[in-house]
Amino acid sequence: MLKALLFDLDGTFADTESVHCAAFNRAFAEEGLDWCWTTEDYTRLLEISGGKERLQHWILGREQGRDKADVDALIARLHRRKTQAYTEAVKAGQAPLRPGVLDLIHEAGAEGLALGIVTTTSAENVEALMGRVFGSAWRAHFAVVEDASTAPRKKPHPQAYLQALDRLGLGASCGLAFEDSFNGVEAARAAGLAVLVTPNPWTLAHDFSAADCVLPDLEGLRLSQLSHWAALGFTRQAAQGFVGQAARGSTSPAAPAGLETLETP
Ligand code: XBP
Ligand code: MG
Repeated sequence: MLKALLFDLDGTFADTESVHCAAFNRAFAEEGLDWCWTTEDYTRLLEISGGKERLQHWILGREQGRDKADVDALIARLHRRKTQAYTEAVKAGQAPLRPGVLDLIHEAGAEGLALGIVTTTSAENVEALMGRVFGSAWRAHFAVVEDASTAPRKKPHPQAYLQALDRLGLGASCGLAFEDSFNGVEAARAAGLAVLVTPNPWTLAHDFSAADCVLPDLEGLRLSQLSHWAALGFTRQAAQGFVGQAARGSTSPAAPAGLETLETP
């Protein structure tokens, strides 16, 4: 029986990745650096979980031999600036929710399912986005929230998902994870969860062969369909019904190009 829906934030709940990328570039400019991550750069860097880890990978790729303490201090400074720029932009409404997410959350909440946020981003970033969407009492909508402060081992490590299930007191077969990236799918699957993926333009090229279902977005997806799917053991065959429906009916302007014909892996 389906008892919990666990949502990844960045790229799944909302289209935040362009905002993250712009915030990194603002941090570089404020620091007086001439670095500027292009869409191509950031698409590649997104394969690394976590903003600090992305910075480290970028800096070490350029400045080998630089003193470690110096690099660590630069990463900390850049990430602070980036978080400031990101939260400002999100609070100003620059990270739109992905289609269908809010309807599904409202329906699941009304039906008494537990809702969870399972992300690798910082608590500050979660607060900015969720506060913008649900207001200052946003936490009351969610039975569990895992972020970089509670689960420091970032996806693809399953720590955040395992902790979420543990806090909810539920087995993995009672939950469904929503993800947008390869690392997210790996983390959820390693925790034993079924995963529904809604790729976005930043993650279109990822390998989603381990996912249980791939849809362009959640527009029009009803809780009853997910509950039925859960009752059938989240098989790929059982997902074909709503995959077909989405292929026929999705009119979402945010549906990533190239996914109009949907496939289960
Ligand atoms: C994955 C991300 C995050 C952000 C960066 O998060 O894309 O790493 O890009 O955030 P999610 P930080 O698990 O929600 O998809 O700079 O705070 O690390
Ligand atoms: Mg994500």
